[in-house]
Amino acid sequence: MAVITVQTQPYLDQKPGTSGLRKKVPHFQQANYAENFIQAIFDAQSGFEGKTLVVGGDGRYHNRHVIGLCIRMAAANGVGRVIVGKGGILSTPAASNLIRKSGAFGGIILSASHNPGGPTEDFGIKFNIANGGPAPEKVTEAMYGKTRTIARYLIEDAAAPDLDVIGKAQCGAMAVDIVDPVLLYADLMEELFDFPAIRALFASGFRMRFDAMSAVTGPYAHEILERRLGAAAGTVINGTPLEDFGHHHPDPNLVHAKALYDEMMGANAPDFGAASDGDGDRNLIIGKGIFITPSDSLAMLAANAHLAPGYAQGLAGIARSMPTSGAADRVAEKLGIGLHETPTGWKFFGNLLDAGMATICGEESAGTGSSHVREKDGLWAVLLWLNILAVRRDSMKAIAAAHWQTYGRNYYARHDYEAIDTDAANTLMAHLRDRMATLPGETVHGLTIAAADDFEYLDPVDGSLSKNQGVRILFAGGSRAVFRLSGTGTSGATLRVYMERYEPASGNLALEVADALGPIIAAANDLAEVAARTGRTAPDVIT
Ligand code: VG1
Ligand code: CO
Repeated sequence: MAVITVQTQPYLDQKPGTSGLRKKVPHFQQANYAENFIQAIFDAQSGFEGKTLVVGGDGRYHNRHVIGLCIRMAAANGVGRVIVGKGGILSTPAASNLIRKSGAFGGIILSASHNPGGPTEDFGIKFNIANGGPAPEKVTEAMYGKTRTIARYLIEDAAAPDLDVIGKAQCGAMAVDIVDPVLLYADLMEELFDFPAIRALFASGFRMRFDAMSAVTGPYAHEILERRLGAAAGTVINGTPLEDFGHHHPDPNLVHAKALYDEMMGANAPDFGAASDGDGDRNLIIGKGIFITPSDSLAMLAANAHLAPGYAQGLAGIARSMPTSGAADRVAEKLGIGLHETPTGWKFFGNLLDAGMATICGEESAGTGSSHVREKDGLWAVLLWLNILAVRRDSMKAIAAAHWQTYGRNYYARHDYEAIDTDAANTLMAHLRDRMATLPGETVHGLTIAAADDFEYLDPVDGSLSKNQGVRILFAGGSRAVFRLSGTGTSGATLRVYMERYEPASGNLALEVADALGPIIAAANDLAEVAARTGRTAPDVIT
């Protein structure tokens, strides 16, 4: 076997976004496009020769081809061993766990997460470091730098092994371990949660629906929910991963998981409903007759986590992304633990988790997780909810009502304007930034602006500074609107507008969200001139 050196030219658009490099499949199919990026990952690391690398993806179109490239290029670059999930499948949290358990120097995860899949849809490549978490900005910047000057890549002149056979194989001199993608992950869940209590809950007639959205979580959910926990067969729907997610958009929100929502709001609804995204790191939580916003779910999980064996010792702290509502802040305050506010993207939680400053983390985009891995984890959140329900034996509605009566309620919504003109989106943000200094004191739709800024994050562990992480407009009384552009989209720009209003426990806890936020929505639209600048009169998605 021989290592081949292939001459190549740089592509100048390989800057990783919020979570890796994401482009349309045909873009990735350009000559050497994926190869360049994979080589840049190796070129930006050092000291990995002879060590272990984890490789896996969410099973979307183009997954197998790029996994073959990763294996052959890892061999050529001197990696000692690749661990890969059978069929090239690994959910993002399972990959994170495998990296940690195997002592790997890192992992390559192939996914575009909640974005659609298929020959003309999205693909993505992400590098995770030895702690199991997404590479921090200094590493992604180094990778990006390498992509801009790359002149050659290395590839083993041997086929990658058959990924469908579990066991030991070779690629050149490098060992390849093809493993069951579910086993280790399911065992980890069994360590964290009280499986006998959850089994007893299901045995008592508790009913659940889990929509795997034809994405990677299906095999995990079948094994854990139906086999290990005894949920009725058929609890998991859309449980077979498909390359195009059955033509759906594997984003667990009220638009793309509408069938689940309708079932949960209908007559004879199950007690508990949940869904996960393309790569298994997000979770949608819906109780019988009640949608729990991801921000509220984070707060409720943190407040009740001690009911699960893995968290019985209490939490070291809570971390949330800046646009996530402040509901978790009130829980942290009551528990007397730290609350950390980070920029959007899981990579910012890694240092806090490693330093023992946070145990539970979350984002408003349906991401929740803990120190058990270094990624957000959809099924983990579902199982923590089940563990809490198994102990409390209350309905979701009752648990939410009691939570709000204790902490007050953060009414919250996010409006997404998708695939808008990139220049228009950039100008909208620039205009907001220009106005920031003069906004305080102005009154819009009856709301007085108390402060406006562009969020910056100084990492308390490594001292790195991340600027321009979203424009915040804070109104007198504690309400706010936040504006930022997505870093995961692949066509045009996506504007996200996040709106929040806090209602104390003594206030009205039963408003419709749209009514509660009415003036804030109107003020946000006016301040950013959303309609005039984007040409849109309504958001594409409201979550
Ligand atoms: C979005 C979410 C962010 C999340 C990221 C990756 O990023 O807002 O909270 O961490 O997706 O999630 P952006 O830049 O588009 O707003 V996943 O499940 O797509 O890896
Ligand atoms: Co995801």
